[in-house]
Amino acid sequence: MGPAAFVLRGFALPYVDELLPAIAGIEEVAPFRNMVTPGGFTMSVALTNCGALGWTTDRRGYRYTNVDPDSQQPWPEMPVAFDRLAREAAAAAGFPDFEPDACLVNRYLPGSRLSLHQDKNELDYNAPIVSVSLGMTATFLFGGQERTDKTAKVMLYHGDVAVWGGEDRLRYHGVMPLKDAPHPRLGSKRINFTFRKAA
Ligand code: MD3
Ligand code: FE
Repeated sequence: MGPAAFVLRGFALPYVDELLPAIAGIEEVAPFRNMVTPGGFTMSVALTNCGALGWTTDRRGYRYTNVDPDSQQPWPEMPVAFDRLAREAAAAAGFPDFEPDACLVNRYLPGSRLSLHQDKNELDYNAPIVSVSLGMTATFLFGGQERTDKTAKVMLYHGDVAVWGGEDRLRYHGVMPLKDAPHPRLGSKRINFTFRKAA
């Protein structure tokens, strides 16, 4: 997609049988919830986290926390299969030393969308971000370094892994409203998890 942005088609498919029960385990401890942005809007995407740090938002701002704000308990541990997939995908895209400490898990239902944004809450922009798509197909918007730059549409299918770092790390990106075309395995749902080095 860019000089340091890659979509590894189907890279996560061999992991799906391990990923789905791991997601169910995370959900049990830290359920998906629709968080409120600093601007006061409730996100149409519901989220949870695993790993040492989790991304959250409320009226006070965006940040990473080491506890779930709903339960005040630590976020669930990063499942071993998650960590292995993240490191192998990063290495395959040319980032052999990726050590994720945060995994944001997004749940999309029909109509859910993510408006154009940059991922800027991490301390070290040298580390790449790895994202795994499961379930319904999404139309991903891949923009430039400015919000007003032209965007390209990229379809993300069940099992695809995207890796972006280097000069593409701060590109604007988003997800178009999800169309309801139920997936044989996950039904009317899309799960995306994003591995980051936050601290
Ligand atoms: C950025 N998630 O949680 S990541 C997010 O599908 C987020 O839930 C999206 O953006 C989601 O912050 C998409 C996928 C992605 C793929 C390639 C990129 C983001 C990218 C390339 C450059 C910049
Ligand atoms: Fe993002």
